[in-house]
Amino acid sequence: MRKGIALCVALALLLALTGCTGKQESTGDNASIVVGFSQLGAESSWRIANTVSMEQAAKEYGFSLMMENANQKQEKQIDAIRSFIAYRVDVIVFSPIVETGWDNVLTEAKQAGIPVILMDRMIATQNDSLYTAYVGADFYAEGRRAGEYLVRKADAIGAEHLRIAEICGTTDSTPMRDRQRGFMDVIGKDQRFEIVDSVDGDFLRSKGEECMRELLQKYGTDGIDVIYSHNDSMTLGALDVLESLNNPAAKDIILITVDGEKEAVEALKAGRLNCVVQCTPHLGPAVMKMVGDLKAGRELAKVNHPEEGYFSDFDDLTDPRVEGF
Ligand code: GYE
Repeated sequence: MRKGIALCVALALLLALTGCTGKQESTGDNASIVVGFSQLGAESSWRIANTVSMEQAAKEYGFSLMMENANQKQEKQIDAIRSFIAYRVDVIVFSPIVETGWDNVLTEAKQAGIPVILMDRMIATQNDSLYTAYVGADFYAEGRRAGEYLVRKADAIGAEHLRIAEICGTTDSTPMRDRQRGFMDVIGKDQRFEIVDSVDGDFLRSKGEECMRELLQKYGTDGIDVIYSHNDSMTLGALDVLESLNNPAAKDIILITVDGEKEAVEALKAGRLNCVVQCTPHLGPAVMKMVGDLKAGRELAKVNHPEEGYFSDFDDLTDPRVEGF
């Protein structure tokens, strides 16, 4: 039954995405619309797919895209936003690396009359008028899905005590905070679960490897039953380390990951991972539609989340809808 639900949600996601990519004729008018886009980095396959989605969607809509990549540095994002203001772009889109520290530069954008769309991650501010709209995943719901999977798994295997190590994404980023909060809200009060450690893997594959080595040094394969990792890149790094051990106890560790890139979904199908919570990087079409709506004077919903679900070892993984990006 639940398997059905997970797959239905995934299907809804696919439909929503293919629906969104419906072509828009590019017109001379659109070509004069300049979108300044500050991408935060290239830390993961998710991010790379997200950049491609933005570029393709801008092309489909015929907008001119001015993109700056900040290589994971907040100062660079602030500089990029300032340069977009100086250039007087029509709309600023950006994916904030962390939640705080944006009020000054966004006030400058507001004073210049340039609307701001937050894409992917959120900011923490007392002043919601500093951005026009947000489009990105409901990370809290993703964290809850990871927790719900684990409860289900514990029930299925009759576990009495599971020790969890958490490999976290970039400290103070929205996905890190909310994936943790959602997960804890589901498992936190259940006596069967114990978080033995939470380590910072910065959403990077190389750091995922490092974290896994450190965790093994501290707890050994026998001291960890579950790894909850906030993205696939870190999970795949951790998996490389676990699989290099050639130790059957390492194979028993339950691995839960978030994103849904192809390599992770393939690993799930091969029985090397247990659960993949989806997070779509294909936000470009929704962003560009918003840019078009803004220019046409239409109101935007303040918060926009895509439909998402999860795949796990409870699903029929031969179903063609079980697919990564
Ligand atoms: O999960 C991770 C990326 O903000 C949703 O950032 C995004 C996250 C994604 O580096 O892979």
